[in-house]
Amino acid sequence: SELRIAVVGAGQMGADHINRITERIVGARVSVVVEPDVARGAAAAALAPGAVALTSFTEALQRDDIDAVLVATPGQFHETVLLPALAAGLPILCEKPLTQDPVSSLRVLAAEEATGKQLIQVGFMRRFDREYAQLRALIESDRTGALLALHCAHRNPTTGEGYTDSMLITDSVVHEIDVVRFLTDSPIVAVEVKRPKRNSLAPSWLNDPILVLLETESGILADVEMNVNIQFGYQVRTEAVFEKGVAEIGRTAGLTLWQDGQYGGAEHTTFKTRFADAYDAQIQRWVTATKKGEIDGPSAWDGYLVAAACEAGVRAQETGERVEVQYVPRPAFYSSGRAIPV
Ligand code: ISE
Repeated sequence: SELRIAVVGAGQMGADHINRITERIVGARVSVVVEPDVARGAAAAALAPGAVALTSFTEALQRDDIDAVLVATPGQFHETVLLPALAAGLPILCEKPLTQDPVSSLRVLAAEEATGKQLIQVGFMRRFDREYAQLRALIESDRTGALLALHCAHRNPTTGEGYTDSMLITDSVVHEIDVVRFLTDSPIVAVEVKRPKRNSLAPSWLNDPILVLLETESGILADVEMNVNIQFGYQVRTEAVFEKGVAEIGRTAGLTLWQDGQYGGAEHTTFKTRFADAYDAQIQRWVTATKKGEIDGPSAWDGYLVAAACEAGVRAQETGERVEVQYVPRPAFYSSGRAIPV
């Protein structure tokens, strides 16, 4: 039978997921949309035949047509949805980040453990991107020797009004923080942030771009160019440096046209298209796993590890110093600390 999903938050990401579940995902449908903005909620619910729009999650939890919850509110509101959803025993796909700081993430872990079952999967969709999976497979193989370093570039065209300096880390570099651990299977132990020359086209309150250095326990160094007002488009690329070669993922794909003394092709302008296939795979696998009472992707523990590294990252950004990441010991409940292979 179909998994009936309540989507909480009908902003950009929530609406995109509602559309995806309705149009492409097999074995699931959106039964409820929770969104405080009435007009936006109604518009989003209209994307999914039979879905009702509500303004309160508490009200939604009283219904009997919800089998699972997809949390797509802004990060600062995740905890207030996660805790009651866990108390109701519902499986959850939580958009990244789990929460914005490690203390609140630990509260979520405690609440999950109290249910006796891992119910949360965190939406680090890059783990479901085909090229990231290929790179991970290469790293795990013997083909190119040991991985030494990663060069990551994460570029967005522009940022909106609500986007603040610390969000360069907690909203954007957050993806590299998860995916570097996914690729290397080693936790991030320290973070450092440097500032190149400021982009004068960025909003006045932002120090954009930044260069971030992530050190893994295994000694791999990942440098991240985080650049959110680069105007031309949306681009996420990684070059991996090995003992016996280099590998690259995230090159602009698609048609290349040579004409009138020029050549080129279209670049993405949003994560919605750049990672569309990854989002589809993530949600399909979550739906399939949820029906078996499992998760199939990053866990709440993975979400906590990222939150802890983000906290160090924000401090590094503020102080200009190398900041070591502090982690609590892994609870036995999260038995395998290994980044789950996808
Ligand atoms: C946004 O929230 C995302 O998750 C995007 O993937 C990222 O590129 C962007 O910088 C974030 O603000």
